[in-house]
Amino acid sequence: MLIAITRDISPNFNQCELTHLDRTPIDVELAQAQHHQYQAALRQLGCEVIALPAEPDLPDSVFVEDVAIVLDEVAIITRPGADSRKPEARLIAEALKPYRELRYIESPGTVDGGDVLRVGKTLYVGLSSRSNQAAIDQMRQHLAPFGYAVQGVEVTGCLHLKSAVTQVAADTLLINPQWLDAAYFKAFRLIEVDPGEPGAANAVWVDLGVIYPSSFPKTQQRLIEHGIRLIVVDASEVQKAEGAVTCCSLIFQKSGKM
Ligand code: CIR
Repeated sequence: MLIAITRDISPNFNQCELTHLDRTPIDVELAQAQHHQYQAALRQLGCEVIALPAEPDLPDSVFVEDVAIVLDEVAIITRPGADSRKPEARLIAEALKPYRELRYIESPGTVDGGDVLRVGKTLYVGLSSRSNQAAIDQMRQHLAPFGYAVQGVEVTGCLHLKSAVTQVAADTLLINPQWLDAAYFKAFRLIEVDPGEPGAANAVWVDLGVIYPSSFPKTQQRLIEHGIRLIVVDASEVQKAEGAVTCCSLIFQKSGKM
Protein backbone atom coordinates (compact mmCIF):
# COMPACT_ATOMS: atom_id res chain seq x y z
CA MET A 1 0.00 0.00 0.00
CA LEU A 2 1.29 3.46 -0.96
CA ILE A 3 0.81 6.51 1.25
CA ALA A 4 0.80 10.01 -0.26
CA ILE A 5 1.25 12.81 2.27
CA THR A 6 -0.08 16.16 1.06
CA ARG A 7 -0.80 19.49 2.74
CA ASP A 8 -3.63 21.89 1.95
CA ILE A 9 -2.80 25.25 0.38
CA SER A 10 -1.82 28.05 2.76
CA PRO A 11 -4.22 31.04 2.70
CA ASN A 12 -1.01 33.10 2.32
CA PHE A 13 0.16 31.20 -0.76
CA ASN A 14 0.69 34.54 -2.55
CA GLN A 15 3.67 35.19 -0.26
CA CYS A 16 5.54 32.15 -1.59
CA GLU A 17 9.24 32.20 -2.42
CA LEU A 18 10.08 32.92 -6.08
CA THR A 19 13.52 32.53 -7.67
CA HIS A 20 13.16 32.32 -11.46
CA LEU A 21 9.60 33.61 -11.90
CA ASP A 22 7.99 37.02 -11.66
CA ARG A 23 5.16 37.27 -9.14
CA THR A 24 1.67 36.93 -10.60
CA PRO A 25 -1.51 36.69 -8.50
CA ILE A 26 -2.42 33.19 -7.37
CA ASP A 27 -6.11 32.34 -7.00
CA VAL A 28 -5.92 30.52 -3.67
CA GLU A 29 -9.39 28.98 -3.98
CA LEU A 30 -8.59 27.67 -7.44
CA ALA A 31 -5.26 26.40 -6.14
CA GLN A 32 -7.07 24.38 -3.45
CA ALA A 33 -9.58 23.03 -6.01
CA GLN A 34 -6.71 21.96 -8.27
CA HIS A 35 -5.01 20.40 -5.24
CA HIS A 36 -8.15 18.29 -4.67
CA GLN A 37 -7.95 17.09 -8.29
CA TYR A 38 -4.31 16.23 -7.71
CA GLN A 39 -5.23 14.24 -4.60
CA ALA A 40 -7.91 12.42 -6.62
CA ALA A 41 -5.27 11.54 -9.22
CA LEU A 42 -3.05 10.12 -6.47
CA ARG A 43 -5.99 7.98 -5.28
CA GLN A 44 -6.57 6.80 -8.87
CA LEU A 45 -2.96 5.62 -8.85
CA GLY A 46 -3.58 3.56 -5.73
CA CYS A 47 -2.34 5.92 -3.01
CA GLU A 48 -3.95 6.40 0.38
CA VAL A 49 -3.90 10.21 0.60
CA ILE A 50 -3.19 11.95 3.89
CA ALA A 51 -4.18 15.63 3.72
CA LEU A 52 -2.41 17.65 6.41
CA PRO A 53 -4.05 20.95 7.38
CA ALA A 54 -3.10 24.27 5.77
CA GLU A 55 -0.43 26.28 7.58
CA PRO A 56 -1.26 30.02 7.33
CA ASP A 57 2.21 31.12 8.48
CA LEU A 58 4.05 28.92 5.99
CA PRO A 59 3.13 30.11 2.47
CA ASP A 60 5.04 27.33 0.62
CA SER A 61 4.03 24.45 2.89
CA VAL A 62 1.91 22.72 0.20
CA PHE A 63 5.27 21.68 -1.28
CA VAL A 64 5.78 18.82 1.16
CA GLU A 65 8.26 17.11 -1.15
CA ASP A 66 10.91 19.65 -0.18
CA VAL A 67 11.05 18.81 3.52
CA ALA A 68 11.63 15.05 3.50
CA ILE A 69 13.15 12.21 1.53
CA VAL A 70 11.26 9.03 2.34
CA LEU A 71 12.96 5.74 1.48
CA ASP A 72 11.82 2.21 2.28
CA GLU A 73 14.19 1.94 5.23
CA VAL A 74 14.36 5.46 6.70
CA ALA A 75 13.30 9.08 6.11
CA ILE A 76 15.56 12.11 6.05
CA ILE A 77 14.07 15.38 7.25
CA THR A 78 15.67 18.08 5.14
CA ARG A 79 16.84 21.57 6.02
CA PRO A 80 15.34 23.67 3.20
CA GLY A 81 17.52 26.26 1.48
CA ALA A 82 15.03 29.14 1.90
CA ASP A 83 14.85 30.46 5.49
CA SER A 84 11.08 31.02 5.24
CA ARG A 85 10.69 27.27 4.66
CA LYS A 86 12.91 25.90 7.43
CA PRO A 87 10.02 25.64 9.98
CA GLU A 88 8.16 23.27 7.63
CA ALA A 89 10.63 20.51 8.48
CA ARG A 90 9.48 20.07 12.09
CA LEU A 91 5.87 19.63 10.97
CA ILE A 92 6.63 16.97 8.40
CA ALA A 93 8.76 15.10 10.93
CA GLU A 94 5.63 14.75 13.10
CA ALA A 95 3.65 13.40 10.15
CA LEU A 96 6.33 10.87 9.17
CA LYS A 97 7.15 9.56 12.65
CA PRO A 98 4.50 6.80 12.56
CA TYR A 99 5.99 5.40 9.36
CA ARG A 100 9.77 5.67 9.45
CA GLU A 101 12.83 6.15 11.61
CA LEU A 102 14.00 9.71 11.01
CA ARG A 103 17.40 11.23 10.26
CA TYR A 104 18.01 14.99 10.03
CA ILE A 105 20.07 17.29 7.84
CA GLU A 106 21.92 19.76 10.08
CA SER A 107 23.52 23.17 9.46
CA PRO A 108 25.50 24.04 7.34
CA GLY A 109 23.73 21.51 5.13
CA THR A 110 20.72 22.65 3.14
CA VAL A 111 18.70 20.55 0.74
CA ASP A 112 15.21 20.76 -0.75
CA GLY A 113 13.58 17.43 -1.55
CA GLY A 114 12.85 18.84 -5.02
CA ASP A 115 16.56 18.42 -5.62
CA VAL A 116 16.50 14.71 -4.81
CA LEU A 117 15.68 12.12 -7.47
CA ARG A 118 15.84 8.53 -6.27
CA VAL A 119 16.18 5.87 -8.93
CA GLY A 120 16.66 2.40 -7.46
CA LYS A 121 19.46 2.63 -4.88
CA THR A 122 20.90 5.90 -6.22
CA LEU A 123 19.95 9.38 -5.05
CA TYR A 124 20.80 12.09 -7.56
CA VAL A 125 20.97 15.41 -5.69
CA GLY A 126 20.87 18.77 -7.44
CA LEU A 127 23.56 21.26 -6.50
CA SER A 128 21.27 24.26 -6.83
CA SER A 129 20.62 27.57 -5.11
CA ARG A 130 18.82 25.51 -2.40
CA SER A 131 20.99 22.42 -1.90
CA ASN A 132 24.68 22.16 -1.06
CA GLN A 133 27.57 19.73 -0.79
CA ALA A 134 27.38 19.66 3.02
CA ALA A 135 23.89 18.18 2.79
CA ILE A 136 25.04 15.66 0.20
CA ASP A 137 27.84 14.56 2.55
CA GLN A 138 25.35 14.13 5.42
CA MET A 139 22.94 12.19 3.21
CA ARG A 140 25.76 9.88 2.16
CA GLN A 141 26.58 9.15 5.81
CA HIS A 142 22.95 8.54 6.75
CA LEU A 143 22.26 6.28 3.79
CA ALA A 144 25.46 4.28 3.30
CA PRO A 145 24.29 1.67 5.87
CA PHE A 146 21.24 1.01 3.68
CA GLY A 147 23.29 0.62 0.49
CA TYR A 148 22.37 3.91 -1.24
CA ALA A 149 24.76 5.89 -3.44
CA VAL A 150 24.40 9.67 -3.43
CA GLN A 151 25.46 11.57 -6.56
CA GLY A 152 25.62 15.38 -6.82
CA VAL A 153 24.43 16.91 -10.11
CA GLU A 154 24.95 20.60 -10.99
CA VAL A 155 21.76 22.30 -12.18
CA THR A 156 21.48 25.74 -13.75
CA GLY A 157 18.55 27.80 -15.00
CA CYS A 158 15.89 26.16 -12.85
CA LEU A 159 14.94 25.84 -9.19
CA HIS A 160 15.52 22.15 -8.52
CA LEU A 161 16.96 18.99 -10.05
CA LYS A 162 13.42 17.66 -10.46
CA SER A 163 12.51 20.76 -12.49
CA ALA A 164 14.93 19.25 -15.01
CA VAL A 165 14.54 15.47 -14.69
CA THR A 166 12.04 12.99 -13.24
CA GLN A 167 11.27 9.32 -13.66
CA VAL A 168 8.27 8.35 -15.82
CA ALA A 169 8.73 4.56 -16.05
CA ALA A 170 10.98 1.91 -14.50
CA ASP A 171 13.76 2.51 -17.03
CA THR A 172 12.79 5.95 -18.36
CA LEU A 173 13.48 9.55 -17.35
CA LEU A 174 11.88 12.73 -18.70
CA ILE A 175 14.62 15.34 -19.04
CA ASN A 176 15.46 18.90 -20.08
CA PRO A 177 19.13 18.68 -21.13
CA GLN A 178 19.40 22.51 -21.17
CA TRP A 179 19.40 22.59 -17.36
CA LEU A 180 21.83 19.77 -16.49
CA ASP A 181 24.35 17.40 -18.00
CA ALA A 182 22.31 14.49 -19.39
CA ALA A 183 25.45 12.30 -19.28
CA TYR A 184 24.69 11.57 -15.58
CA PHE A 185 21.62 9.68 -16.77
CA LYS A 186 22.95 7.91 -19.85
CA ALA A 187 22.13 4.47 -18.44
CA PHE A 188 18.39 5.24 -18.79
CA ARG A 189 16.00 5.61 -21.69
CA LEU A 190 15.62 9.39 -21.92
CA ILE A 191 12.62 11.33 -23.22
CA GLU A 192 13.51 14.96 -23.84
CA VAL A 193 10.98 17.71 -23.22
CA ASP A 194 9.82 19.67 -26.24
CA PRO A 195 12.34 22.55 -26.59
CA GLY A 196 9.49 25.08 -26.44
CA GLU A 197 8.41 23.69 -23.02
CA PRO A 198 11.49 23.95 -20.78
CA GLY A 199 9.51 23.43 -17.56
CA ALA A 200 7.95 20.17 -18.76
CA ALA A 201 10.29 17.63 -17.14
CA ASN A 202 8.42 17.28 -13.84
CA ALA A 203 6.04 14.32 -13.56
CA VAL A 204 4.86 12.09 -10.69
CA TRP A 205 5.43 8.41 -11.42
CA VAL A 206 4.00 5.48 -9.52
CA ASP A 207 3.65 1.96 -10.92
CA LEU A 208 0.17 2.48 -12.36
CA GLY A 209 0.91 5.70 -14.24
CA VAL A 210 2.08 9.27 -14.26
CA ILE A 211 0.47 12.51 -13.04
CA TYR A 212 1.29 15.22 -15.54
CA PRO A 213 0.35 18.92 -15.85
CA SER A 214 -1.92 20.03 -18.69
CA SER A 215 0.29 23.02 -19.55
CA PHE A 216 2.83 21.11 -21.68
CA PRO A 217 0.84 19.58 -24.58
CA LYS A 218 3.81 18.89 -26.85
CA THR A 219 5.80 17.02 -24.23
CA GLN A 220 2.58 15.28 -23.18
CA GLN A 221 2.30 13.98 -26.75
CA ARG A 222 5.88 12.68 -26.59
CA LEU A 223 5.07 10.78 -23.39
CA ILE A 224 1.96 9.24 -24.94
CA GLU A 225 3.98 8.19 -28.00
CA HIS A 226 6.38 6.39 -25.62
CA GLY A 227 3.47 4.44 -24.16
CA ILE A 228 3.35 6.27 -20.81
CA ARG A 229 -0.09 6.25 -19.14
CA LEU A 230 -0.94 9.78 -18.03
CA ILE A 231 -3.42 11.34 -15.65
CA VAL A 232 -3.44 15.00 -16.67
CA VAL A 233 -4.15 17.68 -14.06
CA ASP A 234 -4.37 21.47 -14.17
CA ALA A 235 -1.52 22.80 -12.00
CA SER A 236 -1.65 26.45 -13.10
CA GLU A 237 -1.74 27.93 -9.59
CA VAL A 238 1.13 25.94 -8.04
CA GLN A 239 3.13 26.69 -11.20
CA LYS A 240 2.78 30.42 -10.44
CA ALA A 241 4.50 29.62 -7.11
CA GLU A 242 7.32 27.89 -9.01
CA GLY A 243 5.92 24.53 -7.98
CA ALA A 244 5.22 21.44 -10.04
CA VAL A 245 3.46 18.12 -9.59
CA THR A 246 6.11 16.17 -7.66
CA CYS A 247 6.41 18.94 -5.06
CA CYS A 248 2.90 18.48 -3.71
CA SER A 249 3.24 14.98 -2.25
CA LEU A 250 5.52 12.55 -0.47
CA ILE A 251 4.78 9.07 -1.79
CA PHE A 252 6.09 5.95 -0.07
CA GLN A 253 5.33 2.36 0.84
CA LYS A 254 3.24 2.30 4.01
CA SER A 255 5.10 -0.54 5.68
CA GLY A 256 8.66 0.22 4.59
CA LYS A 257 11.32 -2.18 5.89
CA MET A 258 11.57 -1.23 9.55
C1 CIR B 1 9.94 27.65 -3.30
O1 CIR B 1 10.53 28.53 -3.92
O2 CIR B 1 10.47 27.02 -2.40
C2 CIR B 1 8.50 27.38 -3.65
N1 CIR B 1 7.86 28.59 -4.05
C3 CIR B 1 8.41 26.35 -4.76
C4 CIR B 1 8.93 25.01 -4.35
C5 CIR B 1 8.66 23.97 -5.38
N2 CIR B 1 9.09 22.72 -4.92
C6 CIR B 1 9.54 21.76 -5.72
O3 CIR B 1 9.70 21.96 -6.91
N3 CIR B 1 9.90 20.63 -5.15
